Amino acid sequence: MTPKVTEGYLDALGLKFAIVVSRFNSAITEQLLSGALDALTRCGANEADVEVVKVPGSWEMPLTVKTIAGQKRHDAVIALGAVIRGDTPHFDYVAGQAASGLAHAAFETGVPVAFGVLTTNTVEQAMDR
Ligand code: INI
Repeated sequence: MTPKVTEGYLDALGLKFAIVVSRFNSAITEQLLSGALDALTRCGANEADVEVVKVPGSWEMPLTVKTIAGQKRHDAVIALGAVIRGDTPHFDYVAGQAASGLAHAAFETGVPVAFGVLTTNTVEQAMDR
């Protein structure tokens, strides 16, 4: 049997992207941003079609991403952040809300949202990722 297969392909030529990146843990998120820009370049995206928006932390991402996605100016939004577990429950609130908020932003707007928010126990784990 040879069923019809539907899958994407790595061609970003002509597509528009917004990258929403957190300033919190910027030593990590700036590397994530470099990696995302490099990946988009390798996939053929044009510099003029990529917009970078910086937010204070991952907590602020869902509203910003939903607002940008709702403008329907981009084919996809890429959310980049790093939430690192500390000694308080803060991690769980920030990581949980970032994950569910970004999923909701995609569902509500119909615009794909890439989840590039690391959630790790240590800085070392985040660096490894
Ligand atoms: N924001 C992050 O992106 N990562 C974290 O690890 C983090 N921690 O651990 O506190 C974090 N907190 C800030 C938060 O996202 C908001 O910016 C802040 O609470 C102000 O609203």
